[in-house]
Formats: sequence, structure tokens, C-alpha cells
Amino acid sequence: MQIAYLLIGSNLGNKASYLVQAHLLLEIYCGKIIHKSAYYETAPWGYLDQPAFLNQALALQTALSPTELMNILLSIEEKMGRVRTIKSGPRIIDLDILLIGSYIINTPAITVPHPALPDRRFALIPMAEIAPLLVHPILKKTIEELLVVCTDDSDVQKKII
Ligand code: PH2
Ligand code: MG
Ligand code: MG
Repeated sequence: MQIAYLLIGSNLGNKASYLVQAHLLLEIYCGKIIHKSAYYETAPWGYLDQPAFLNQALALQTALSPTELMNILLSIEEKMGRVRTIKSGPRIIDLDILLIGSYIINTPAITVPHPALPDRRFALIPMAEIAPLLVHPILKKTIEELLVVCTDDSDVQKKII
């Protein structure tokens, strides 16, 4: 059994209801969600001409291997109706693996820890809420320490829904 840390996000339609639908499907197909951060409204990162995202970090206890988890996340995105258009563009749901225990994986299909985690406040802030002392297995810094040195200044606001 492993704990996988996920970042989930949506920036189209009823964003909160897509995140809730994702919780239900994750619990059916992947394991048990043991921690959830608050919802955060976050300025789009990368491709800027799109609506704000609603992001949330989850800790998921799972018996799936990293590759199995990755494949099931993609199939949940598809089942929920995600259509892939522009890279980093708008989407009804995005389910990303940030970390899985202290695994370091680099294959064409999966990279763990997520390479962009240290550079993105929209991922570090929700993660710092649920796992501030978790150590990044490559950088050997905690999430809290990564957030202190992160130079991204994009807007991330806790959202009460
Ligand atoms: N995801 C992206 C691209 N940009 N920006 C925010 N704020 N939140 C995201 O989840 C996000 C993004 C690609 O997956
Ligand atoms: Mg993503
Ligand atoms: Mg993704």
C-alpha cells in the first residue's frame, strides 16, 4: 500500500462538481482518499488565456502500482468527458500524480515526482496544507521548504464552496 499525492483541477463548467465527481471515481477505482486540501482558485499557469482553475491536493491510499494508477487516472478523465485540445489548455478535469511515497520513476509514460511541482504555487500551496513535512525524494526538501524558495508568484486563493 502506498500513499499517492494527487493534484486535481478543473477550469471549465461547474468546476467544484467535477472535482467532487472525481473524488467518487477515485474511491471506486483507485483507493481511499485519506486527506483533502481545501479548494483553491488559481490563476492559469502556462497558457494564460483561459479561465481560473479550481485545484485541490489529495492523499490517496492505494494498492495500485504507479503505472496502473496513471492509466486509471487517464481513464477516469476520459470517462468524465475530458477532450484533449491545446497543451496546458482548458479542461473539465485533470488528475495529476505529484508524488507516490518516495518513488522516483522516469519512463515515457510516467514521471514521479511531477517535474513541475517545485515551480508551481498552485500545486505547492494545496500540498503544503495536507503534507507540509513530506520530503521530496530527489530535492530532499519538504513541501514547506519548497514553497519558501518557489519563485512563482501566480495568484492562489483558498475558496470556500
Ligand atoms: N494545469 C495545467 C496548466 N495550467 N494552471 C493552474 N492554475 N492549475 C492547473 O492545474 C493547471 C494550470 C496543465 O495541467
Ligand atoms: Mg496538469
Ligand atoms: Mg494531467
